[in-house]
Amino acid sequence: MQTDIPCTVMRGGTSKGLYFLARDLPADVATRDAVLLAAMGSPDARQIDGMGGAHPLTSKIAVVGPPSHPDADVDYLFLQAVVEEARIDAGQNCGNLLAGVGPFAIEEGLFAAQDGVTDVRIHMLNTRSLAVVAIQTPGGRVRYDGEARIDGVPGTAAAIPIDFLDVAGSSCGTLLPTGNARDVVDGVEITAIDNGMPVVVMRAADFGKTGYETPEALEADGELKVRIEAIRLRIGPMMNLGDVASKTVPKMCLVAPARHGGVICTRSFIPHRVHEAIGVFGAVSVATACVTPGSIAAEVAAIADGEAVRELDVEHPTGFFTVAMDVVLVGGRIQVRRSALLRTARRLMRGEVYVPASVWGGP
Ligand code: NQM
Repeated sequence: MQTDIPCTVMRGGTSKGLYFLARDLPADVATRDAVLLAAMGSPDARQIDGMGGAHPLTSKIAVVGPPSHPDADVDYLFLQAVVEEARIDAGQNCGNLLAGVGPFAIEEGLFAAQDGVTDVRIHMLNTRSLAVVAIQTPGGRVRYDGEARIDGVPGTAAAIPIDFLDVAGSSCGTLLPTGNARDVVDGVEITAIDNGMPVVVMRAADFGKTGYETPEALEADGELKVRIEAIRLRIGPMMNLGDVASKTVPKMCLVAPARHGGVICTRSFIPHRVHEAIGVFGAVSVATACVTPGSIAAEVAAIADGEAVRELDVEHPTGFFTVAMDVVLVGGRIQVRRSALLRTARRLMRGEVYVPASVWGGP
C-alpha cells in the first residue's frame, strides 16, 4: 500500500526540488520528515528509490502555507533532504527554491495574482525573515518564459527579482557573529559572516589553491576537505551555531581575485560538496563581506569604498551571481539596508508523490 501526496516539482534558480502545501504533509514533524525522506529516496547516494537527484542541490524541499507573519502573504519552510543520511535539515534557508515559492503559491491558489506583475511577500520560516518576489502574471496567470538568464541554468526564463529586507544575522544573530571582521582558526585567517547564510570566507591561496579549480578537482582533494571541515567544526560554535558536525551550515567559501570582471572569485563548499555555482544567500553573504572593512573578502576584492548602493558580480564556477547591495557604514561598522538579486524558476511537473503507507497512512 502507498500513500499519494500532492506535489509539484520545480526548478528554483540553480536548484530543483519538491514543493508541497503545508496542509498536505503530516503535522507531526517526525512523521513529516520520514515522509520526505521516503519521497526523496534518502538515505542513498543515488536516491534511486525516490525523487531526489543525488546531489544536495537537487534534494530540496519547499513547504508553503498561509502566512504566520502580519507582513507576509505566504510562509515558506525550506528543508534539505540530506542525500546519504536519514536526515531532514531545517537549519538553513534556500534562496534558490525561494524563487519558485511565489509561482507555486499562485498556481495552488494560496495567493491571488493580479494582471501584470504580482509581488508576493514571503515569510522565510528558517530564518524568520522576509523576502519580496515579483512574479510576472499577465492576465493573472504565472508566466515562466522570458528573457532573463542566470548562470548555471541553460536558456532564459521570466525574471523573478527578489528583495531581502532583514536577513542580516538571521541565522547567527548578527552580521559578524564572532564580533570580528577577521579571525584566525587553525592558523588560517577567516571571515565569518551571516547575511542570510552563515558563510566562512577564506583565501584559496592559504590552502595552496588558486581558487579557480573546478568543483570536481576540489571535491577530489581529500586533504583540503579535512582542513576545511576542521575549521568549520571549530568556527561553528563561535558563530552561535552550536555543534555543526551534522549541520549544513556554515558554508565554507574559498576566495581569489576575480578573473572575469567581477569583484571576487568563489568556490563554495556547501559544506561538503562543492557548489557548481554559489547559493543565493551564500552570494549575498560573500558580497556583503566584500564591502565589510577588514574582512578577507574586502582585501581580496579590493573594490572602491563610498557608494551606498552598488551591484557586485560574484564569480563562481559557472559564471556570475549579481547582488545589489544597499549598505551604510555606521561608526566603522557595516549596516545592510537591503540586498536584491535576480532568479528564475520553472514549474516542471505537478502530480502525486507516493510513499509507503507504512511510513504514513495519509490524512
Ligand atoms: O545560499 C546551496 C543553493 C544553496 C542554498 C547551499 C541557497 C542559498 O544553491 O540561498 O540557495 O549553499 O546549500 O540552492
